[in-house]
Amino acid sequence: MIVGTAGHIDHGKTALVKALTGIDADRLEEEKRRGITIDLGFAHMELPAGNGETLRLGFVDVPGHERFVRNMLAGVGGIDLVLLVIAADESIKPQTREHFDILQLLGVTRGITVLTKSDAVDAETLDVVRMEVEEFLRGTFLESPRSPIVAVSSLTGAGLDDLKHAMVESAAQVQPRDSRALARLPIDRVFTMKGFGTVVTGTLVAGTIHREDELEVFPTRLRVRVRGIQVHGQASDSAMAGQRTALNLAGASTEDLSRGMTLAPVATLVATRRLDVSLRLLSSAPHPLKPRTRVHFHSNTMETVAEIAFHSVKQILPGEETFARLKLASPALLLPGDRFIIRQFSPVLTVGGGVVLDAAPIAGFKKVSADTLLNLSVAGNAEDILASRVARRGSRGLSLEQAVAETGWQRQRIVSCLDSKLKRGLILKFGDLLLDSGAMLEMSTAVPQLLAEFHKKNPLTPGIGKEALRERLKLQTDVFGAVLDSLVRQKKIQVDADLVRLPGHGVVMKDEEAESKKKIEEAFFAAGLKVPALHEVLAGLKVDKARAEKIVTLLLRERILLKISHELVFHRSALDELRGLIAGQKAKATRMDVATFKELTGVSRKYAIPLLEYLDREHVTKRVGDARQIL
Ligand SMILES: Nc1nc2c(ncn2[C@@H]2O[C@H](COP(=O)(O)OP(=O)(O)OP(=O)(O)O)[C@@H](O)[C@H]2O)c(=O)[nH]1
Ligand SMILES: [Mg+2]
Repeated sequence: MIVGTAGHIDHGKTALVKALTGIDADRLEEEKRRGITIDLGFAHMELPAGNGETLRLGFVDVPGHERFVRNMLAGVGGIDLVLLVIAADESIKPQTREHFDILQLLGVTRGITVLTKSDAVDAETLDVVRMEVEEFLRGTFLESPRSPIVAVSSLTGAGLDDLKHAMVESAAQVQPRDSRALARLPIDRVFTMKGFGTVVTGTLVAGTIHREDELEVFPTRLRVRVRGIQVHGQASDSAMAGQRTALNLAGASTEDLSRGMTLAPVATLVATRRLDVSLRLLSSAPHPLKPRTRVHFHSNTMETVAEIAFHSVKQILPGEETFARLKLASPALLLPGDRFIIRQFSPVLTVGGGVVLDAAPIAGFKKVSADTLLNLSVAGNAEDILASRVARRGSRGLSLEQAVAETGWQRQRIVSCLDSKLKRGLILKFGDLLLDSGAMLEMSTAVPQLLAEFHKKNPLTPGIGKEALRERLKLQTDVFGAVLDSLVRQKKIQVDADLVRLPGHGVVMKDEEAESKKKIEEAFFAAGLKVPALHEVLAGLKVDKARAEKIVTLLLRERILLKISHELVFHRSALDELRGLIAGQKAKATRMDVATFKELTGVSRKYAIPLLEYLDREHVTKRVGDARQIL
């Protein structure tokens, strides 16, 4: 269990941690000199858990000074239990309130209120402070008696046993973190250790890390290897979610790493600059929050600047909660369920916070409904969350890889979560791509509609090319193939080689078009190998150029005309005759030069070369030097 301290400056947080653990968490020289905590401090202890087991406690001691709230924020992210420290001789002060606001916004649900310096006040004052504090905590997660208030003196040791007892009781109620999810270690400290090299520490918020694991640093994407692990100060082969973890890393120096970066398994997660969140503005916030406001954003151990946009409201008032889109100044590795705090720019002050609902908003979708957002994250079970994430991708589908990155769950878990929906056909799987059955159904209606429109607009074209259709629908190849197959089975469309069309639909010609088609065919038939220029033929027709070209395309498609080079088009019968001529020539000689060919066919050089090249392609002849061998 990770225990965090919180409370106003000088109220005795560090002294309390020392009285409990024997460890001075103020490790910096400046801290010792000034007698205040500046940065996070760490300590650990063991307590008998009552059931014969040993309870291991990791402590994160935070600074109370208002200037160091950002350091405090880097420490409270991973805690299970808070000790809200209030000095009996001072009672509630500004950072008591601010820290307490932060704890609530971060969703901390377990805690003990500790009235420190009980030796410095008389019994009557202690009672008054206790009453004030009870009043302050009424209706919150620290309301007594659900959460006890314990008076202690770190000086005399009075009350410490009660506090230990209360901590053991609380430990039994702490929810274990998900150690089967993908591992995430937000870094809170980086340093070098003689003989070891680079070491990072943090509270493992999810998953499990083993020795020799390869990890990726977010957002820099540097890859590192875990050489050694310490958990709560002891060497270990693995670290599990919820533990204070120190990793000795190979592949990175201290300059490559800093607080706020996160370690996770390689090639699984993606850092983001866009978040859809549920956002609450504290009742103590001085102003309403307006769109485009820039704020300090803190989550886990990272901080950056965020710009706010709302999905459905114009602004939010102090005490209100809404859905918002946050645009981060620098990318961060965040997942649904992660909590965050926002602080106003000047004066710097905690004004609100909330929870990430979606860290992978779909590009282009600016406004998202509240229901959609909730379905993507907190509403329902894992199966439904996944189904919502598949459904919102529509016909593009969601790949398993994307599903992992969006949820932070292991691939295996995702696959087994989807099992029943796959079996019932509610979700379809093409390779690694998951598709909502509703999207499939939509596609099945869209394709025939699109074809009907196409036929109407292009009466002289028998159908639409497969690839053109796929691009129009923006479908992935596998999905497109499945849509076509299913429609063909239902006899709603026909697919001939490369062309897709509605059944019974083909070329519809008007009289003048049919007449033109006949004219073109006749012109080429009569010309034999001495074909006319195409544009001349087209110019003599009744139909306009665009339609004339479509008719030619049709003749080519029907293989009545054949195109052998960019400009040259022949009637098929002429080319069949040519083959006959060549076969006859073979009986005389198997070699033939260009001059012989011209003589044989009566065509000029302009036609001879493309025709010979055509014959080469058709394997009727083969080029040998300047001559041809007849095959
Ligand atoms: N008499 C008395 N003095 C205490 C007690 N606990 C702490 N102090 C004194 O209060 C002063 C501040 O204690 P710290 O533990 O440094 O306070 P803190 O809350 O950690 O302060 P920051 O980390 O700077 O916010 C020190 O001089 C302590 O000796 C106590 O129980 N009784
Ligand atoms: Mg301190």
